[in-house]
Amino acid sequence: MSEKSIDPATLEMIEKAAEDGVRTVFQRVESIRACPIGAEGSCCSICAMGPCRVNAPRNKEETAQERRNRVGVCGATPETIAARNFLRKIAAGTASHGDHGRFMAKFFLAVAQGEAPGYSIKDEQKLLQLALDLDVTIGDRGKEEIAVDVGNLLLNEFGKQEGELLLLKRAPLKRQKLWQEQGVAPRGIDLEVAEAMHRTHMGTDQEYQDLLNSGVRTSLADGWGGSMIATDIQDILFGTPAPVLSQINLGVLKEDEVNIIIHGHEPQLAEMMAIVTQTPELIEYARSKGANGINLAGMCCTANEMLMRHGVPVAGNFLQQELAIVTGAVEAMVVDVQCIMQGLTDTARCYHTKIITTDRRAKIQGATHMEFDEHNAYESAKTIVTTAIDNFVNRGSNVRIPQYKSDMVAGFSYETINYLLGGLFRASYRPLNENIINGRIRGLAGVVGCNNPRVIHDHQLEMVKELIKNDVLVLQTGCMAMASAKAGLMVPEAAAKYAGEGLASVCEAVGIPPVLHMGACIDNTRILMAATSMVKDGGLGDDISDLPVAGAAPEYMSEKALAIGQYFVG
Ligand code: XCC
Ligand code: SF4
Repeated sequence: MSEKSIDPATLEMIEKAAEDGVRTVFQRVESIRACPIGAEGSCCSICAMGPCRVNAPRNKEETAQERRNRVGVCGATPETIAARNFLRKIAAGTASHGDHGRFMAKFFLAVAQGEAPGYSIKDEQKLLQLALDLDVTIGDRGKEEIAVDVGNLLLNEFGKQEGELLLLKRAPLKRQKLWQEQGVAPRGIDLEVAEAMHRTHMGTDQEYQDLLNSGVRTSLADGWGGSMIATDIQDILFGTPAPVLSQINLGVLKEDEVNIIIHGHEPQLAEMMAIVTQTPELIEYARSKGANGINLAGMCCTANEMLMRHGVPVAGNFLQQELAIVTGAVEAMVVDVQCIMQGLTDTARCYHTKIITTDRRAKIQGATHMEFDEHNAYESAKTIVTTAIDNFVNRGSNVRIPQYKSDMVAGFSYETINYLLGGLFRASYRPLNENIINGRIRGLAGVVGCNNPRVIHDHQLEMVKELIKNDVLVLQTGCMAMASAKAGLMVPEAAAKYAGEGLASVCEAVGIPPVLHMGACIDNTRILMAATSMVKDGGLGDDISDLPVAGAAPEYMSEKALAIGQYFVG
């Protein structure tokens, strides 16, 4: 059992699931062996002359002729097939982040035009900065007026047919030039995704180098396009994160309260749920049902969004979603889009938990669908919360909440790090560069991405610990950030305990943990911005590739992580 996870709360719930006769991802992964041909990208199912498998023979040397003959029915080589598969995954990841960004751009316009009551522009400073980056006139215009122009420009980035994505201009000049020379500067976000699908259609692009270049271009449309738009707009609407104290792991669930978990990726509903669950009216209603209050907790990246901006506690990362239900203490799991396992409904059947889908793009067989309407957000969220409260009386006696939770500090946006390092009046990444030049910090590592049951849950910690021990400052997002937080690496005291002398001295001087939580997976764009600032503040070279930085997604499972990985490369 112990090889499944290094997180004690997870292990305890895996055991309870077994006692309760409930199947979870941890059993399913054992009954389905990963297909070795698919794993090496050697299976092509793009046309109906196949599917073709072009994997190399195991335990046997191939002759040159055999190697040449190892192609699909159409003659496609293993290189073409692997590159095509890779590009399709990047396109899917880019489409997912892009659709999130597009939704945010539309929502932003609705807020600016007064059509989404209950929401407003919270960070005017960031709006003005974005307006400057986009050459939108500021003058003495009101923030809503500016926001409409900004929103329209950003929305236009998705359907743009020519030119270059506007936010590429934020990158170091040398990098922009290189992208242009290589022909990988993305034109429009949707265009790159559609073109990638076309290129990978049977009989189109069949040169692996060209396919991989298309992968770079498509992924850059994620990093400097869809994801960056989502991060920027969310900060403007909901506030740019600043350091905030919170707690993480299944132990944040409360035995005597109505537990609602928000799970997924897009924060607009979660933002309203945070407000609704604090209204005296609904707290009173929960009391009338015998509960002592309403406890809102997060899961996956919606959790990161709510944690970063409001300190909402985190119940767990990707592989803990079913296990949260296994506690028997969750009245409702409210989900939006991405990373929501279909297995949830099966787990929920064994307890009283209601799985509530809320997005028109993401329904699940057997779940309750309560579509969220952002034009009528308060009422929508209230209906959902009321449904959860009504479910409290159905809670069974088989409740066990693992008593594990860790303190953490999150909220390290690009801007916050800027201020923390340089101070409010001369905010800059220069002090970081200086500490790299003088050798106290050896470099920066982004350790990001998912969980994957094919490897030990949260085992990446060993790598993070090794990095900070060697004076490498670690930047994290997504489910990997949660793994480190659960292990106590995201509190300032962790510096003295785990970091090397140089890194520890810097962390102590600034008052930060040696491992910084920068947000959800779309917020990997904050890392792009930080790296760009390091270049611009000088002393370490004139391109991102000159910096002592590295990136890894050691437990990745999602196509989004491939898009992210590839734009890091790009
Ligand atoms: Fe999903 Fe974003 Fe991966 Fe976690 S890290 S499993 S993508 S929730 Ni984004
Ligand atoms: Fe096979 Fe070629 Fe069709 Fe792929 S595109 S399934 S390799 S025939």
